[in-house]
Amino acid sequence: MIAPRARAADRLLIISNRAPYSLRRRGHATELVRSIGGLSSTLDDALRKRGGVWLAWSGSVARARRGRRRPPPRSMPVRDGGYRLRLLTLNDEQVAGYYHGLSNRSLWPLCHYFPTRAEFDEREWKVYEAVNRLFAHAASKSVPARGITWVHDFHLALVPRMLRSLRPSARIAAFWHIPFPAPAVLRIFPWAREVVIGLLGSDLIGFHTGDDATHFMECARHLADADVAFGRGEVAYHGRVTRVSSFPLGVEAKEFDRIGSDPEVLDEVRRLRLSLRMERLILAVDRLDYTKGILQRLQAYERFLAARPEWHRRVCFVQIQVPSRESVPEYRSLREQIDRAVGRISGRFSTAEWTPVRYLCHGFGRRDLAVFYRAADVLLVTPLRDGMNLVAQEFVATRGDGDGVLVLSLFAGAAERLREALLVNPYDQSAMQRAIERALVLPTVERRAAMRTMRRRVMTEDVDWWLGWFLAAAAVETSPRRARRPRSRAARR
Ligand code: GDG
Repeated sequence: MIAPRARAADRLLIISNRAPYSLRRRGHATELVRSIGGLSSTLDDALRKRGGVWLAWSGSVARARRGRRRPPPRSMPVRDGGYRLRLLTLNDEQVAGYYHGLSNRSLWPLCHYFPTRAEFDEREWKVYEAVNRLFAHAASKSVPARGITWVHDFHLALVPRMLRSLRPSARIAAFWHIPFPAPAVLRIFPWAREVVIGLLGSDLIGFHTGDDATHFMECARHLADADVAFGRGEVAYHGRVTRVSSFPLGVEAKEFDRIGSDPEVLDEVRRLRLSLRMERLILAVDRLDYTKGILQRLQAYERFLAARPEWHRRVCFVQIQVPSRESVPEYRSLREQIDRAVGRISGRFSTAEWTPVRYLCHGFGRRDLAVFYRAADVLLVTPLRDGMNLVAQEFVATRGDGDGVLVLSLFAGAAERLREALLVNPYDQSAMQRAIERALVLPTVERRAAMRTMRRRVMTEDVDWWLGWFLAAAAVETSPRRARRPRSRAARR
């Protein structure tokens, strides 16, 4: 076990909505099942090395009963892990208000620039506050004396400030995984100021892009009247200074590179291409969400097929769509619209020998995903808005052959670091159609040059690099700076 040898200053407390493990019953015993891959397994590894605690919602839902005492968080050691997992149980009212309501129906659409999809309900806000308080209280018992407390994402925006009031000397960092909107958009949220000052309880706040960090600082100035030094990335509020910066997240690049060059995987790639019998394979991989622009992408592909009959029987578009939030009516209706669009394209263009679109509506293991990444000629990553988008970087990491074209939305955070991709505005159907056409005929020299540059960045700036960078920044002491006296209300108007 490595943890006991770790220095106290290295210890971590991670706080997130979901845990890297889920609980599974086995007879009378409960066992922990690790979720595979992604950021949570990287953070899990970091905790294994450093020791500490991960606090999260267990994911299970208890029935709310009046007057019943809330069960304390379940605390259990992670086997061979050297750290403890503390899991909060939430009841159905809390899950409905905090998770499905305020997080998924208010903050998610608003932060992705869909204000008309956002719903605001004061009762849900109160539940969100109460659940954030629950997290803060539970966290206050596990704050490492000299290590870092790291709060993740928009579900827990109020935790840094709440925790600060309970543990004033804690070193608190936050990372915001989705876009942070400009003040003109955030102020639509009736409790925008509370979100901003909630986050300002942190010593450091990280975002995926420079734009997100700037938007946060603008919101701090306009909505919380904080004193902001944009150049230094510092926000002074009520006598404390919070550092704000972008830390673009990377992927497990070495792992994708390794899987992508595995001879058995390459055999599967050959078999897949043979079975599709196509000259060109276009791929897209998304979680089902309106932010991912799946419907708009299908419409653009349909335009392309209608305008370019010379490509018929030569191209196949594979859309992998991982189900998500299936209990939400809006997501079910989106799914139906996508189903209809796929049906329409198939009905309109298919022949006895040719299927222009293949629609795979379930999750795949990482290895199977790598087979698709490696087999594709073109990957379409065209979200209407995305914090970062890891799929684009995973594709690049898998392409050890140095080939493949990435068509990337201007509105994905990944566009800041993958500038050599074919960048496109996903709202512009003609531009999307042109991007598909261009991607299919891009000369080999151009394809390889773009992939080479993108690979250099993705392979070096991977998720471990990101983790080390963020934690080193979080460990730096923030110099105290007196905040400017708030302007009077009259002056603000
Ligand atoms: C949020 C933000 C931000 C996909 N299909 C399968 C599968 N995946 C994995 C991918 C990738 C992950 O899921 C998706 O990550 P994204 O970044 O694309 O999107 P979100 O889920 O919306 O994530 C986003 C991210 O947080 C991190 O901060 O980049 O902007 O919205 O890793 O590989 N994994 C498996 N089977 C699948 O079928 N195993």
